[in-house]
Amino acid sequence: LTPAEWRSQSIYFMLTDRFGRSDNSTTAACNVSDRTYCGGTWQGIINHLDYIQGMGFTAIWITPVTEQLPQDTGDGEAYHGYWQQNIYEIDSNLGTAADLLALSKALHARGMYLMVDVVANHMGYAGSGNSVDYSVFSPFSSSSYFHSYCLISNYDNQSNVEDCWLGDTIVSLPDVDTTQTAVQTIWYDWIAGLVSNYSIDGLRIDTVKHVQKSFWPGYNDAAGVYCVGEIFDGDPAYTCDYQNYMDGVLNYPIYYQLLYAFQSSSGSISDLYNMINSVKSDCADSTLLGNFIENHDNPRFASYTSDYSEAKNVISFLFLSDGIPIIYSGQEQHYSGGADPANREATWLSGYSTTAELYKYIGTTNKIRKLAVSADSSYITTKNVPFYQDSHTLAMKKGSSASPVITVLSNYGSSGSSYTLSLSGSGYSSGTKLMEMYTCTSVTVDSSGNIAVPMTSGLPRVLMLASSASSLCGSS
Ligand code: ABC
Ligand code: CA
Repeated sequence: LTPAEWRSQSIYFMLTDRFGRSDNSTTAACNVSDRTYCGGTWQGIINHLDYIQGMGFTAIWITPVTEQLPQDTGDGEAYHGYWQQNIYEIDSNLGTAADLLALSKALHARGMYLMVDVVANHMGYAGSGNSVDYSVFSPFSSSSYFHSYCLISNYDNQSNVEDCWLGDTIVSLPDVDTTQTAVQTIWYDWIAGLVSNYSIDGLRIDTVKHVQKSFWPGYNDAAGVYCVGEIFDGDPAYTCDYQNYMDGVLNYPIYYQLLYAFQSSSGSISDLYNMINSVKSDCADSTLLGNFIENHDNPRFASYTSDYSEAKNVISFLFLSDGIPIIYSGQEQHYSGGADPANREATWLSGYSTTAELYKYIGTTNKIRKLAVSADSSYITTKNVPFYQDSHTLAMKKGSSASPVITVLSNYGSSGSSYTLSLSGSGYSSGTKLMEMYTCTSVTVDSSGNIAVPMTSGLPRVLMLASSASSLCGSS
C-alpha cells in the first residue's frame, strides 16, 4: 500500500504476544512484571478480527516477527520481539509461517491491511556487550558486521546515538554497522523479501534515530510500501527531519503536548496549539505521520488520569487532526498500566468487551472520520488548522475551506459544566446548517458567523455540514 493509500486508514497496534491466544482464552494468566511470553499468537489475532474491525479499524500493526533470543534473562524473555537473532526465521512462540500468512490473508479478505514492525539497528543477545558470541546470529555471524561495543551514554551526541548500543549489560542489543555496503545489501534484500513473502502492506520501523539517515531511503524503496519510523523524540525539528528520508514518522512531538494538554484541567492548550503549527512547518507532510497517545514504551494515558472525558478528547484529536490514527490495544478498555512492562497487559483479560465506553467511542470516532473522508475528497490531504483557543478549549478545522470539519476539544474533564461556547473564526457563513456528530444536534451558524457549540462534561464536539451528516445522524 502506498503512502497516499495509508493516509485514510486507521491502525490498531498490538504486541502479538499480548492480544489474543489460539485457544481463545480470556482467563489465561499474564503477569506483566514477569516479562515472559503470555501465549498470544497470530492465530489469536485472526480469531479476534471482528473485535478490531468492530471499532472501525482498517489496519493492524504487529510487533516484530523474526526469531528471537531464546533465553529467559534478567530482563525477561523476548515476548515483545525486539531481540532478534535470526532474521530468516520467524518467532515460533507466535505461530508458524503459515499462520502469519493466514493473518495477512484474513485481513485482506476483509479489506484490511497488515503493518509489521521491523528492526534494522540491532540484534539481541543474552549477556553483556563484551561477551557476545556472534555465531548465534543469522546473518551477521561475526563481530565484523557490528559497531564495537559501547553503551549509548549521551543522547545529545548523534554519533553516540548511532554507533553505540542500546540495551543494558543483561540483554545487549549488538549494533549493526549499517554503514557497510554489504550490510545495506543484506537489509534491503531482506525487507523486500519479507514484504513480498507475507504480503505486508506497511512497516513500522524501530529505532530509526539509531541508524544513519542515509540508510533509510534505500530501505524504504526496497520495502516498496508505506514506512513509518520510530524517532523517540519530542523535538519537532529533530524528529521531522527523518521524514526527508522515509514516508512518515511516529508523531512524538504531538504525543507529548497532547498528553500534557489533557492529562488534567490545568494542562497547556496553547503549547499543543503551537505544536500543531510547528509539526506542520517542520515535517515534510503532516498527513503521513502516525498519531498516538499510547504505546508499549510509555505509561498508558489512563495511568495519568482516569477521567473518561480527557481520554475521549485525546482520541478525537488522534482521529481528526493530520495523520494516521493509532490506538494501542487495551486503550479501548481504558487499561491503566504504567511504564514498561506494566503497560503491556493482555487484552484477552478484558474479555474483549465491545460495550466498553472507549470501545464504542472509538467506533463512533472512526465513523465520523470515514464520513469526513467520503464527503470531502480533499479532507485527508488538507492540513489541519487550529483557529481558536482559550485556557481550556482548542478548536481546529480540517478539510476544504468551504466545508471544513470542526473539532472542539476541552480539558475540563467529566466534572466540567454545561455551557454554550460561542465559536468564531470557523469560516462558515451565517445561516449554514451544521451537525454536531457525537450528539446529532443541529446547530445553525448565527448572523455574526458564530457557532453556538453545546459543551458539557468536558466532552469533545465535532461539527460538519448537516447535509453531509445524514448517514450518521439521520436526515437534517
Ligand atoms: C527492557 C525492559 C525494561 C527495562 C529495559 C532496560 O529493558 O523491558 O523494563 O527498563 C525493547 C523492549 C523493551 C526493552 C528494550 C531494551 O527492548 O520492548 O521492553 O526494555 O532491551 C523501541 C521500541 C521498544 C524496544 C526497542 C528496542 C526500541 O519501541 O519497545 O524495546 O528494539 C529509546 C530508543 C527507542 C526505543 C526506546 C525503548 O528506547 O530510542 O527506539 N523504542 C529518551 C531518548 C529516546 C529513548 C527514550 C526511552 O528516552 O531520547 O531515544 O528511546 O529510553 C522526551 C524526549 C525524548 C526522551 C524522552 C524520555 O523524553 O524528547 O527524546 O527519550 O522529552
Ligand atoms: Ca546503530
